[in-house]
Amino acid sequence: MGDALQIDIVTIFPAMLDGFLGQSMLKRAAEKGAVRFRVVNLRDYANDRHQTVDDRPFGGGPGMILKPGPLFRAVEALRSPEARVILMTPQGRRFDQRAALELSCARHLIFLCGHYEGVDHRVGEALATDEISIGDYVLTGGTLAAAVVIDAAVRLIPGVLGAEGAAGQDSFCDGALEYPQYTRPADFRGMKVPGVLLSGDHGEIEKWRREQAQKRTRERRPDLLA
Ligand code: 6GU
Repeated sequence: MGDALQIDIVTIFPAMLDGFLGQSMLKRAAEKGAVRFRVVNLRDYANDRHQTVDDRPFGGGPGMILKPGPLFRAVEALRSPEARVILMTPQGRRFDQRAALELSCARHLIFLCGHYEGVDHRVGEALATDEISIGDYVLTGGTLAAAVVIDAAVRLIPGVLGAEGAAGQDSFCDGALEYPQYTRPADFRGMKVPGVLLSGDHGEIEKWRREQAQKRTRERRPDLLA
């Protein structure tokens, strides 16, 4: 298993996640070192003594809107160069298994959970790298939706479920097809296994496999490289 996937969840209802993250598959994934969770209370990034995170919409209308300041400051405190910053919103791209697989390949995910009537538009425009919805219905907030996305992604990390759960992951994560595989005999009816695979030089074998995967992908699935 590679380095742990860092998952940060920014929410005004951190307690909603306690039971979810502390049980079952997600708990075991964290214990195995496949994933690391940080639950962050958005109010910790407010800048007034009332810890205000929301305000009335410009132009009028019902409900309250999450202010940009606390969300920007939270992300600026948490993010790394490789972080995906995911705004959970009913206006986002519809989540599916392919999106789960793609997120499971990331190194760092920061989930921003909207609540109330909405989130200031500048968060989606200038802070988030992705906007995700889990389906065509409206929840009272994004925290439960983030939990759904996290469950679907973490179970796809190699080693979290049985080994069979990892099938297809390697291909998917580097955006290339699999390299060619061989087993004995080394010479089958005159068709020989490439010498490098018999050399015992693991650096050279890795290099050959990467090159072969790229070549195959160029020839068979150029759409994956585009
Ligand atoms: Cl991400 N948030 C909310 N509030 N409702 C949703 C959703 C998200 N996805 C589907 N419905």
